Amino acid sequence: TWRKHQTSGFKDKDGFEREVVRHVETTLARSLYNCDEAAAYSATALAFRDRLILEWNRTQQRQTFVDSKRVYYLSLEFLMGRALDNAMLNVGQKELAKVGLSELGFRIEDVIQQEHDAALGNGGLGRLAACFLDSLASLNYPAWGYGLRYRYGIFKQEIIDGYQVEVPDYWLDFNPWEFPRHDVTVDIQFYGSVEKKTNDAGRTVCHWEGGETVKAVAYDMPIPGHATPTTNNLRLWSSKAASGEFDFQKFNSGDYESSVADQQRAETISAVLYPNDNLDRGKELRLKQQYFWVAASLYDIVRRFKKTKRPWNEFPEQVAIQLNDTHPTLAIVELQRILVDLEGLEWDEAWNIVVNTFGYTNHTVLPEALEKWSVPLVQHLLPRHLQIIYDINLFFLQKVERKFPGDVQLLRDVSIIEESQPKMVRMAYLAIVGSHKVNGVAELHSELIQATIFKDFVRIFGPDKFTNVTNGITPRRWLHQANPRLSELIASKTGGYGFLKDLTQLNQLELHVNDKQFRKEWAEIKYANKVRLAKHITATTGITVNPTALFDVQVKRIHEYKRQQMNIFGAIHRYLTLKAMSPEERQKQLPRVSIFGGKAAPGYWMAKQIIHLINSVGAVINNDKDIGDLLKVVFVEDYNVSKAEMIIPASDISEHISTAGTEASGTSNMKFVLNGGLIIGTCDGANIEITREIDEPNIFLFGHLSEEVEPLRHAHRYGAASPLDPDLARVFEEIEKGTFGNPQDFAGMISAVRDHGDYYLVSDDFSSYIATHDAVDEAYRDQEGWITKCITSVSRMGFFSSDRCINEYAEGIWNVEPLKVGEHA
Ligand code: 26Q
Repeated sequence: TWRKHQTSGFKDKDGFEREVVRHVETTLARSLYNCDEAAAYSATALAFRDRLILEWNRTQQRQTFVDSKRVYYLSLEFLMGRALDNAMLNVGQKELAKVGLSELGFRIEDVIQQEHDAALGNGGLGRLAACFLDSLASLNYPAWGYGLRYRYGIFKQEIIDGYQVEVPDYWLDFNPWEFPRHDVTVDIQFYGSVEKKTNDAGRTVCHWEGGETVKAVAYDMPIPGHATPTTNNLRLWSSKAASGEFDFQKFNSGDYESSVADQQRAETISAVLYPNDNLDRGKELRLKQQYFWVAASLYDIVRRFKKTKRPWNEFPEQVAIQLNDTHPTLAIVELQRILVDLEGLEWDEAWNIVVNTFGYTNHTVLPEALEKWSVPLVQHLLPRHLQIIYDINLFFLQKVERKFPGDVQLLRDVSIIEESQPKMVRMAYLAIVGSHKVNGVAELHSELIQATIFKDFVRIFGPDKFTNVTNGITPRRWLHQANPRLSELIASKTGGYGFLKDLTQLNQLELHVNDKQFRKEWAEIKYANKVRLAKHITATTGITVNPTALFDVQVKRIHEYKRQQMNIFGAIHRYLTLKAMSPEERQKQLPRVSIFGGKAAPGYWMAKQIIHLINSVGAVINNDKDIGDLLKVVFVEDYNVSKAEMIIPASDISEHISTAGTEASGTSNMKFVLNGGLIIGTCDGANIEITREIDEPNIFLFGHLSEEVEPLRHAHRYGAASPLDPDLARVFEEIEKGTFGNPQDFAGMISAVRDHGDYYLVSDDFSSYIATHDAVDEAYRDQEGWITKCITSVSRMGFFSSDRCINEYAEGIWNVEPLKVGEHA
């Protein structure tokens, strides 16, 4: 079937070149003589897009014809990154394009770099959704993603005078990967009121009336699978003023401005991605986004189901909907509303369908990230939905009361409505009650949610409703695309590129771990990747870094729980240690480059302080003649998916150092190890499972365990904690002396640790952290031993493919099977 697929690709390089030229001259209306790299990118993207469209249409026809169950992945974030390289590799025609482009006078790398990232996400949760789409298509699952078409993705980060400055990310100027479907629209209602009416059958029905209407317009993006014709669909909704709403009265009476303002207000709904990750701030516009997207998606899904003419009770046999965190939880309420109010089903019958349709994935235990919406706000925006939520809660609490009679405290604790001032809707509880499966994203995380925030629900529903699906990453993007030379070397030792579709085949590498030539090539590739990153660092920051130094990387969203502050305190400690040495002693030290990257939420003051401290420390250390190459501190601006593809393959050691029990999974940890980097980490999230797979000697673990965290916090609160770590005290002293600029700028960071209970246990873990970094130096000095660790680790990473992960969802939660391709084409 793959060979057959080739028929819809380019026949040869000449065929590809003809298409590029045609697009330059016609679609872009340019002459070949003034075709720059940007135009070459556009034409190449359009040429590949044409190929994808054919398979995309066939895939949709095939899936409709077979009429099998479909998966719908609802996510407010899809952090896709660039699409061209991915498309070329997935259809297996990058080599041909490379030759074709070079004959036209372009380097394929430069052409690829022209593309703007599709950055419709914050971090891990959004990137996970993108990896899942890749796996779903690559494994031939009939699946759709549903999201919002933000006009502005996550902001671009600039560093000015050491501070983060946010710049809007307008990414839609030229986007060949999206297809507007102006014929696929849904009118979405907000506000208004509920009227009770009696229908012809004498039954009371609720009518949601009045309010305002906004139109949702579908934009589709093709998602090509790797080495398969399956090309799935990502449908993103864009908001527009509904035709009836455009106020022609005003328009005609000359109040043109305010009629345009109405239009703009409608378009605001899909205007911007909220840039907070792991923090809930109850903004009305965010709730509007959620309902707008959920209602449009459900309308679409229900419309598709109705075409099959099946009875409603077969809905869960045709449809599986996965909720990526609580952001789409209103879908539960909306489906119940559709079935009861619009389709006339009895409550219980409808509810049964709802629960069997939905699955809910939790991505956090942090209390500040658990979504809640105020009852008055929901009442105002979605009056009928609030009633349904109250009814869902009533029936649920009745069930609890029957099972645990008289336990009033339990009823209060598990109620979907929190009896606070104002009352709040607890979205996670609603998601649990309305789903048939709830999963965490790594083993420790899944255990923790069952033992802490959701423990009452485990008692009520039994343990089978709760499960774990450990996250994974797509090896296509995170190995083959990001690190083509390593991928090629691996292919040469494992009998081809089969590992890209069955990552467990990596285990064959272990047979070659002592192969001298192989080890040499392995080391050369890592070095070349470091040289590439070093060049980028010099070009963007002016700092020269030595590519033979140990590259120590921490790139992820800036958050106190991820403890970038501990990393930079550690760098200061290293600096002070080096400064205190004699020149002779100093010469014996191992050179190191400490690389940071990541965005702070614009309103997260402490995270912004951390960025400022990193840059201030770099400014001092990088210019200290005593230190030279021994230590550099670099902050890479605007960390995003494309930067990750360059940075991750260049790492020797990366840091995954969250306070134990706070990072649900982490997924970059998997990416780094897969690219032949080792990691230093706490016993948290997926680090634990990575350790189990690759074995203790290949990972640098440190710090307190998750079960020790509460007692330590308790000790801090009651003045029973150990005194501040002396090395850390010395670091604070140096900051307070003004060595790194105005100490006032960093006072908050210091006092959080020293005076306010050290919630993230930076002091408690500091000595263990420093000692482990010394162990990293020791290990790195033994280059042969280091390479052995790297190769061994990569060979044992098969478990962390998102293909494994998607197969677990398919079997354990969705009950769907891959569609055999090639039979109905
Ligand atoms: C909620 C309400 C209002 C506004 C924003 C939000 C919001 C937005 C994004 C809350 C959370 C997020 C993102 C969370 C996230 O990225 N979590 C990460 O998910 C990864 C994939 O499972 C895990 O690997 C990480 O451990 C987890 O932090």
